[in-house]
Amino acid sequence: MSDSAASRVHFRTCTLCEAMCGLRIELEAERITSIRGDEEDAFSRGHICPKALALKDLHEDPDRLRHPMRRTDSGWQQVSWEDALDEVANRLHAVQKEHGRDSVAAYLGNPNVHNLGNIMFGPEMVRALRTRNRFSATSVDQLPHQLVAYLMFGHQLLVPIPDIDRTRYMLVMGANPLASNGSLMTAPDVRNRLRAIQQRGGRVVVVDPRRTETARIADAHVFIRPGTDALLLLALLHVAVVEGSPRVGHLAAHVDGLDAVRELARDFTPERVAPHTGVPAETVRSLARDFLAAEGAVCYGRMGLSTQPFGSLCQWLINVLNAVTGNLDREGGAMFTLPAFDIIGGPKALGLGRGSIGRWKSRVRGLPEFGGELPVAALAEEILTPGEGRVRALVTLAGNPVLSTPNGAQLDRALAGLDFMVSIDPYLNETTRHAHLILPPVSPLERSHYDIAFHVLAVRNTAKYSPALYEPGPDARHDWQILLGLQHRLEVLRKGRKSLRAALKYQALSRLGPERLLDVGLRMGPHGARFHPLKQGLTLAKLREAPHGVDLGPLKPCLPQRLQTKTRRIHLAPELLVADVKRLRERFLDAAAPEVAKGELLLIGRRHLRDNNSWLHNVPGLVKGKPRCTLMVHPEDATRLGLTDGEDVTVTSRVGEVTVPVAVTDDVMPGVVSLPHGYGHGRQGTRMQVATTSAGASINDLTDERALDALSGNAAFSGTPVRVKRAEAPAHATPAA
Ligand SMILES: Nc1nc2c(c(=O)[nH]1)N[C@H]1C(S)=C(S)[C@@H](COP(=O)(O)OP(=O)(O)OC[C@H]3O[C@@H](n4cnc5c(=O)[nH]c(N)nc54)[C@H](O)[C@@H]3O)O[C@H]1N2
Ligand SMILES: Nc1nc2c(c(=O)[nH]1)N[C@H]1C(S)=C(S)[C@@H](COP(=O)(O)OP(=O)(O)OC[C@H]3O[C@@H](n4cnc5c(=O)[nH]c(N)nc54)[C@H](O)[C@@H]3O)O[C@H]1N2
Ligand code: SF4
Ligand SMILES: [Mo]
Repeated sequence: MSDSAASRVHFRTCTLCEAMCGLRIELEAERITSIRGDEEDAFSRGHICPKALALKDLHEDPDRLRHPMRRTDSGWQQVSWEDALDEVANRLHAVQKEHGRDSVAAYLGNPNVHNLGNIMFGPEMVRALRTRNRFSATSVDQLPHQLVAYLMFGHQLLVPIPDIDRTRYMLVMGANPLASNGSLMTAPDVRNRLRAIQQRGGRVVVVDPRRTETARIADAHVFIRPGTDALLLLALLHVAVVEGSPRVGHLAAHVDGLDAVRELARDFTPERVAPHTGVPAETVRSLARDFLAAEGAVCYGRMGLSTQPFGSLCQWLINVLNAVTGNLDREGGAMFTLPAFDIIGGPKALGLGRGSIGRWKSRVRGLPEFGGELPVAALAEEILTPGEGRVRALVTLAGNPVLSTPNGAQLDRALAGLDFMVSIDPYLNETTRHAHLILPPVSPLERSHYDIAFHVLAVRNTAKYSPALYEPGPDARHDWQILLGLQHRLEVLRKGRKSLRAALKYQALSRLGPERLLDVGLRMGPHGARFHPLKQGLTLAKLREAPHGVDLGPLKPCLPQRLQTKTRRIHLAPELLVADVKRLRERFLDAAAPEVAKGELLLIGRRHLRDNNSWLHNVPGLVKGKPRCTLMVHPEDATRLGLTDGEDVTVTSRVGEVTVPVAVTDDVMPGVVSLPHGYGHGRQGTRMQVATTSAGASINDLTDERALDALSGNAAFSGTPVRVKRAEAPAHATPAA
């Protein structure tokens, strides 16, 4: 074979974060020789980050599981797919038969959203479990965005996206896109997109308790005390609509609740909130002035705003601020996408439900359901608390809740006591080590891809299909095949007999797979061939012919048509949210007690470009260099506590304690400390050789499962009260002989 015959180039979209970067992968004799940004990609135009290279490492990682595994007294044993799937279905069925449907719980983690097959087949498998104990990473992340979108616009995914490429003023609150590459704002190469705002004479302002990578390139950075953003937003609204007057623009005739908003903002003057937020009143006024003056301004808030005790209020007030300044559904403001596969406005069967709230409550704490799920902060207590309806078995799908959810150590203990657990996951990690069986899917390079979710959240309408790079081996299974296999078995067990209908459905779906469903969705979608008899519309075949993707143009104003509320109107002041302002007043304006107890510091998180939640720490290229799991402490606090840079400190919260090295830096506010999440790989019984050597400690051994955004049940990670002191013995001291 000649050299050229043995080499090839493959184009695909990276599935690791939300940015959807196009990759150009070169292979020599089927081995990857380079991964670069695809300059011709219709969306990302050549941008990538260092994590893209990890796709090769993940594929080749000797620790990545390649066969189903069963835990036995003498260790893990390989089992066949048939045996594994039969055993899982039988055991789940047996638990439910004895203890009721809700005795089985499911947890779905973040990578599901980055996986075409899981989006298509995951929900059906979970439905086949027929349990109300459904949990996911949504409730440690974007739940407030979804709740607010549901209440204001009528659909949980009708989330306004910052029009970063046309805005002239971007107010970034609690997001660090230079590390995260953007979230609920799919925008590859955020750095240059932010620079472009500045180059066209606009401004970028960051509000964050830490001077982040994003803050460093912004025109201004404003420190804020963790958990107080709702106050700042109300003060901005006060200036905009109480001192000034609302300018709702083309939406004026379609908006309800404007007066209620003005009434709410009345008391929250910049002067009154300043002592709580730490943001001087003049700063608030100048922020508001610039925001109002800009031709196209947008406020954008992410994780730092969602995962705090007033997460839903924050996301609501952001939408309100954008709306009352005329920036909602306007170029340069906050806009909505029109994706080729439309899970919002498309056919019901291919869509995602609009949302729902409070249809049931969690058994122990009475936390509300949203969109068919309960807050994951309640999972451990549902396992540990005896009584009717206790969770006794668990299915995890692409999740690592021991490291990702508040008070992970408690969940860790809870999982150890389950009657049965199964994990669909490529790794034996902190969570899956508790499983009785692990069912590992193919590697990310062995599957095809289309971003059903992130095209909905992108700053431009594009569409791209990525074929698989490698054919999976005969003994490998896709996630969707595992899910479908389980679903089918569960349905047969429930009926108590094999029916021809069930068998035919199973066979048909197995043959269809995610691709055919994708094709139907594309054809039925707003850019689809169904609406273009002259064959100009999209089909999967068309996307296959466009390896760099297809550009469908910039976002366009689409309200009120795209609204999903029954009245086709925007609810600016939904009752649930208005009522929650009382809680905010009580916590701050009317509070008698000091907001922070003496000696306590407020803990926040942090992301690094080379991390991806908990699961890329087994990639050598991404963990090399200085240890990153350090506690940032302001010099004033360090001096007061007698801490020297680099030494080990013990950090204690209501729920736990960790020991980590300290990094003294004025990048954090006085009174605030910061630790990244996703570490804590020192636990016994995992199989991640590299991660174990740079183990770090888990921030979620400190975060509190009782600290929630009371309205949504979302975890309130930001502002966990902690005490910090010098560690008595170094973290890795060997015991004295
Ligand atoms: N304190 C604190 N906690 C946080 C956060 C924070 O900022 N601070 N961030 C939160 C956020 S935003 C999120 S999204 C969550 C994430 O929470 P999780 O999703 O629970 O955690 P991950 O670390 O993303 O773990 C992903 C798991 O999926 C597996 N996996 C990867 N790819 C695939 C695949 O294709 N198929 C299958 N079956 N499995 C796969 C990995 O091996 C890993 O076990 O963490 C949250 N936790
Ligand atoms: N490299 C990398 N990229 C990622 C991930 C990753 O783990 N690593 N995870 C992916 C996932 S799942 C998600 S959801 C996104 C998240 O994307 P982002 O939300 O952009 O990510 P974070 O870096 O967590 O940004 C949150 C910011 O909020 C600040 N903050 C904390 N508390 C408060 C507060 O009370 N008020 C204000 N104003 N700010 C506060 C923090 O200091 C931090 O800078 O990133 C995605 N991309
Ligand atoms: S920014 Fe995200 S999508 Fe782009 S290469 Fe990095 S990890 Fe992949
Ligand atoms: Mo996330």
